Amino acid sequence: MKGNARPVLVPVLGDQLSRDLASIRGRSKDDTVILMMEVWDEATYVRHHKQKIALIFSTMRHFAKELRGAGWTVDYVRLDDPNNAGSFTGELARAIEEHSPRLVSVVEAGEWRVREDMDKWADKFACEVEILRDDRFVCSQADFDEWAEDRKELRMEFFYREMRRKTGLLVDDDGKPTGGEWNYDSENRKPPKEGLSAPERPKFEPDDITREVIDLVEDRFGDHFGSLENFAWPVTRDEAEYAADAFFAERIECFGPYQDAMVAGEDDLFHSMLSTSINLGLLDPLELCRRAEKAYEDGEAPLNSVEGFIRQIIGWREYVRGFYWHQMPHLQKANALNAPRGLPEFYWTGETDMACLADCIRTTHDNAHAHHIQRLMVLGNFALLAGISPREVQDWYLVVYADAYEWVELPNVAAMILYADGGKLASKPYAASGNYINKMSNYCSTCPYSVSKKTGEGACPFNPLYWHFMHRHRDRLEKNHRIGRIYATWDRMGDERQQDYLDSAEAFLDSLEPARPGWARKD
Ligand code: FAD
Ligand code: DLZ
Ligand code: SF4
Repeated sequence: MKGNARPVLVPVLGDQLSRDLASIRGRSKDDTVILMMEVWDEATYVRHHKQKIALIFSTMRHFAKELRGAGWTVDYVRLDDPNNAGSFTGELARAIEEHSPRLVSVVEAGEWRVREDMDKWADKFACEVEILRDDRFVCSQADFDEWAEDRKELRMEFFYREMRRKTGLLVDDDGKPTGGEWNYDSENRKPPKEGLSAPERPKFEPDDITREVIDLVEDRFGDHFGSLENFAWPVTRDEAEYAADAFFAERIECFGPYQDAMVAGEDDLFHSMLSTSINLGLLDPLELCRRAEKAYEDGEAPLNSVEGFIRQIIGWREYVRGFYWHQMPHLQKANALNAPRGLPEFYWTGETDMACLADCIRTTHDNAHAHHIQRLMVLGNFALLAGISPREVQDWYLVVYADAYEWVELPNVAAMILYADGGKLASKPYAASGNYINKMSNYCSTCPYSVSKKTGEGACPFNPLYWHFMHRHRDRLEKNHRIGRIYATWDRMGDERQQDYLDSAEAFLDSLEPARPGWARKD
C-alpha cells in the first residue's frame, strides 16, 4: 500500500472469494486493505462437516495468497491467531483500530444471521460503511420482491422464464425459447440402465496449504460429522475452471437425461460437482451458463442437457435465493405440516438397512456431497414422509454438505422437501413410495427390504410411510389439484388394507432411534 492516506477496508467473507467482487472490482491497490477472517462464530454456529470447514479455510487462504501475489494488501486473520476476536464484528473492530480506514466497503452477506450483524456496523463504528449488492446473482433482491409482490404462489418456472429473457440465454432473436420450449425436463428423467457409469470427475490432491488446514480441522473439529480422507475439492479458481472444463468435455452430454438417476457407488454420475466452487465465488454462474449455451450452439451437447443445466442455475439457484430473503426470518420456523418427530440417529451414523438411505448417507459422510435427487427423493422424501421436524432436518442439511449456506439450504429443505411453507414454493409435496426409488436407481436390488411388498415384515418402509403421510394430511392435500386424485386409490383399498398400511408405518416409526443431541449444534 502506498502513502499515508486512510485506506478503504474491504472485508471479504468466506463465500465471496472472487476478484470480480463488487467491493474489490475497480478499487485501487494503493489504498485498499482487504480483510479476511477465519472466525470461531462461523466455524461453530453449527457443527459443519469437516470437509466444509477445510474447503472454506483452504480456499480463503489460497485466495489471500493470490491477491497478495497480484499486489493487494491483505490482512488475513487465522483461526489459531491468539488475538482472534472470534466474530466478524470483533475482527472488524480490530482492523478498524489498526488501519483507521476512511470507508468500510463490503458486499452484502448471503445469510440472514450475518446480514443482521452487518447492518449494525454503520452505527457501531465511527467510520462510513457501505454495503454493496452481491451482483454475482442475476436477480437483485429488489427485483425478486417486485416479481413476487401480489403473487399468491411463487413458481420457479415463471421466474425462470424472466431470467432467460433477462440474460438472453437460449432465447432466439424473436424472443422465443430456443427449440420452441422453455423447459425440457420431461426428457430428463431417464432411469439408469444396467452398468451406467460416468467418467470420473477431476480430484485435486491437497497441497501444503490444504494439508495444513486439514490438520487444523482434525485438531479443532475432529469430533464433527464426516471424513477428510477423500478431500479433493477445487480450492483455487484455476482448479475450479479445470473441473468445469472436465464437466463440459465429458459429462454435460448425459447430464440432462440422467439428472434424476441414482446408481449405488456412482456418487457423482453426470452432475457438474461445481456447486462448492460457484457458492464460494471461484466460478461465475452466468459464465458457466454461457459456456453451456455455447456447447449447444457448437453441437457438443444436446438442448435438454444444456437447458436443464441453465435452469438449475438461473432458475433454481437464483429463485431459492430470492425466496430465502423474501421469506426470512419466518421461513426458519415454518412447519405447516406440524411435523413433530426428531431426526433419526441413522442420518448421522448411516446405520440403517435401507440400502438407498445408507448409500446417500455414506456419500454425504465421505464426500460432503450427495447429488440433487439423492437429497430430494431419498433423504428428503424420507424426512417428509416420516414427519421429521423441519428445524432438525434444516440443521442436518446445513451441517453435512460442503456447498451448504443457509440461503440455498433452507428454501430447499423447508419449502422444497418438507412443504413446511405450506406450498409457497412447490405446488405439491415431493412425496413418493418405494416405486419411484426403484424406478430411478439400482438400490432396491441389494436392499433387505422388498420394494414390491407393501406392508408387514420386510416391506419397503417407503410404501406404508407414503400412505401414512397421505392419510394424516388428507385435509390439506385432498384439495391440491396435483395430488388430490390419489385419495380415490386410498378409498378403494377399504378399511382393512388401509389399517395394514397405517399399522406398518406406525410400527416402523416407533422403531426409529432418535438422534442423540449434539450432532448438529453444541449442547
Ligand atoms: P448439478 O446437478 O450439476 O447442478 C448444477 C448447479 O445448479 C449446481 O451446482 C447448483 O449451483 C445449481 N442447483 C441445482 N439445483 C439447485 C437447487 N435446488 N437450488 C439451488 N441451486 C441449485 N445446493 C447448494 O448449493 N447448497 C445447499 O446447501 C443445497 N442444499 C440442498 C438441500 C436439498 C434438500 C435439496 C433438494 C437440494 C439442495 N441443493 C443445495 C441443490 C442441489 O442439490 C445442489 O446444488 C447440487 O446437488 C450440487 O451438485 P452439483 O454441483 O453437481 O449440481
Ligand atoms: C461457513 C464458514 C465457515 C465455516 N467459516 C468461515 C470463516 O471462518 N470465515 C468466513 O469468512 N466465512 C466462513 N464461513 C462462510 C460464512 O459463514 C459465510 O461467508 C457467511 O455466513 C455468509 O453470510
Ligand atoms: Fe430404499 Fe425401499 Fe428400495 Fe430398500 S426397497 S432401497 S428402502 S426404496
